[in-house]
Amino acid sequence: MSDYQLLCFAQSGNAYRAALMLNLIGANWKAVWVDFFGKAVQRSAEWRGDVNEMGEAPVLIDGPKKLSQSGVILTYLARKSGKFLPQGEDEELEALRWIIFDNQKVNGFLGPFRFLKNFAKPAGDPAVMGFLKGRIDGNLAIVNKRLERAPFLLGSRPTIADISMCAYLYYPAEEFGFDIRKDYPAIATFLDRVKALPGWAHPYDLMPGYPFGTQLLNGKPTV
Ligand SMILES: N[C@@H](CCC(=O)N[C@@H](CS)C(=O)NCC(=O)O)C(=O)O
Repeated sequence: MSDYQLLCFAQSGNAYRAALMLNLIGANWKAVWVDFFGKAVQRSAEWRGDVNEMGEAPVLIDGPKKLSQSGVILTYLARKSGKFLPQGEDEELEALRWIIFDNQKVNGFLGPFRFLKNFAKPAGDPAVMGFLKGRIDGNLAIVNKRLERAPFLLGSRPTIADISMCAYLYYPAEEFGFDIRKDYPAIATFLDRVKALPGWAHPYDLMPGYPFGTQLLNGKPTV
């Protein structure tokens, strides 16, 4: 029996933050597939009533606790495990600052951009895509500049702020139509550093639902 269940799906970088954290801390956890694209269960009255009133994935289940918002899940798991935990008030606030910036302006734009390009029908309007791409470029440049100064967002040690930032950054360049690693070299080295941590795995190897339209995880059914 797993200690944690994570309601998630392979295409979700928001959920990847939580899945990656669970793997990096060596937790005993199970991924439970959310039929996001087919039945859109996250929009159902049942989901909003019983699982997450905000109508979103990921959701972490730990016994009677149901937690949503990846930033909250990361904080909870860091406090419980003592790993990737910001130390002291200044670091805590600094981590929160980057997690909020990431949620709103980095992966907060990358996620919808990739959704509109790959999954939405009809695909995103060119004017909308252009707007999002402009914001993405401006904000990735800010992150790149920060990572030119230190190996991780808060300095020499990886914290939950870094795990949050990874959300959509390992998905294939073709899914964006631009190559983040090529355009932002300090982000590329950062991604290599996180990838070298024990327990790292690619989103498509951690969460069910890849290939698109299946419930498979690494070629095997999960339900
Ligand atoms: N800030 C949230 C974002 C979560 C989020 O937007 N999740 C998407 C899936 S990737 C979702 O559930 N969207 C609801 C919908 O489109 O119906 C987090 O980091 O957990």
